[in-house]
Amino acid sequence: MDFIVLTLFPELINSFFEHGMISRGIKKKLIKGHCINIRDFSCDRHNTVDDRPYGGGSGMVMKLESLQAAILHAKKKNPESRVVLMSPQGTRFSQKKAFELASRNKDLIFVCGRYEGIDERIYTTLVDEEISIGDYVMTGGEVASMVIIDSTARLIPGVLGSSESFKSDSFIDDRLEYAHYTRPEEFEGLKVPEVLLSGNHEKIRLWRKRSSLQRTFLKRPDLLQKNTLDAEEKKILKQWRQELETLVRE
Ligand code: 4H7
Repeated sequence: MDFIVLTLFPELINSFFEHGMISRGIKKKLIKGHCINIRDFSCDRHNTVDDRPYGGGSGMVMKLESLQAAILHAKKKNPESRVVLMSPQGTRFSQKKAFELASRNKDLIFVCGRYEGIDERIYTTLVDEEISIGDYVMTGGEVASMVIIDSTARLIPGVLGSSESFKSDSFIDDRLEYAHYTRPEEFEGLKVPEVLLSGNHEKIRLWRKRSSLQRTFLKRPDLLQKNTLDAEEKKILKQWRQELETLVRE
């Protein structure tokens, strides 16, 4: 799967492609990361990519000509690629959407806007889909495109090593991840839960399920509303309630 980013700041994106699991996935040839500088496709000798807004007002607007040329160039390699525009008006990105993009296995071209925005006519034929990473405004689409590439690429088989599987990730079953601990056993008086040192795999599995459920209950109760509890979770919650009641009585 190819990830192509059209941007005015290629260094920003290239350094992202050169680090961590994403760079490993690229080296293993499981994914490709590629950057295109929109300015290389400007249509005049001053390398202009923006212009003053019709109707007046402050700021500049990204011109269509250079964007169109950059998109057509990116599509040459694979005309089937999906063109995604990162914008605050897009549909909200989520873990579910990341799975969708990863399983569709279509090459993705990300268009990153700068300045006050992009000429509205970008929507007519140039983009297939508009995505937002959340309800806030940024100075450009680059960070948003990296968020999407990061969370999508790690779902492609082999990008994470077999030991670093994503099966226990937050949100997969609308649950937050369980708590993690490593050495030392005691840090400034804070101890690692006994059960994790016990070597009893079934007890550890149950403790992790309980940790995940408690965290979700305390930090993201909205996730529990969406999804029904399984039998084991009901049992865990009942037990937790009993423990809390004992505490209150004491
Ligand atoms: C496209 C159109 C994405 C891209 C407009 C991008 C937030 C998100 C941008 C704009 C983004 C997100 C230009 C609108 C600058 C705001 C001040 C780049 N911001 N901008 N204006 N939530 N900005 O995913």
